[in-house]
Amino acid sequence: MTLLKIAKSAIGICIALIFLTGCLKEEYPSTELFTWKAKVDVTAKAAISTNIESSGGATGAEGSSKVVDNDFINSKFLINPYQTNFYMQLSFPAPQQVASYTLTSGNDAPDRDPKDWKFAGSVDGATWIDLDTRTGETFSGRNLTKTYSFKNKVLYRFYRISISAIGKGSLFQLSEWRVIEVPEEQQ
Ligand SMILES: [Ca+2]
Repeated sequence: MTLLKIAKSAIGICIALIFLTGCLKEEYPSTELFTWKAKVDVTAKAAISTNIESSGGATGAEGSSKVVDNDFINSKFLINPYQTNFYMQLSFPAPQQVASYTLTSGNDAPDRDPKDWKFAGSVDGATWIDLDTRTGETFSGRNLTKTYSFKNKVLYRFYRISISAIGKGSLFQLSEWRVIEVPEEQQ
């Protein structure tokens, strides 16, 4: 009887092993599942610089660091006076394929919103290629984020937005500027 029990147990274990082996068998899908690349907000990899800074400096209460701090509501970059040659630049340690960016309006005074601008890329920080041009833009709400997309086949280390007009007056402000890397198949 004991031997029979052992034999039965052994058969049971064998069946269990076959079942488990079957369950663990690798199966391959007929299509590749992991070739799809995601859009990525790469802003945090870059260093911000501007040709006009807030009176309190880049890290001040309304300095340029506030336009890339990933806070869309409670912080903004403000300059006074704004001038039509004003630009903001993101410098990356390695090239990025940016094909989309967002601008978030300030918390007050729509006159300070950007209206006309060019978004450009550069491989060396010296020669700039226009990638996207907008004119007559308006922001219909405060702390409103608008997304702008275009096609870009080139990886640039430098991106710059040159804001040649604002709503009205002498002050410019923006709550947030983000740039997005977009795989070619999604452009
Ligand atoms: Ca901010």
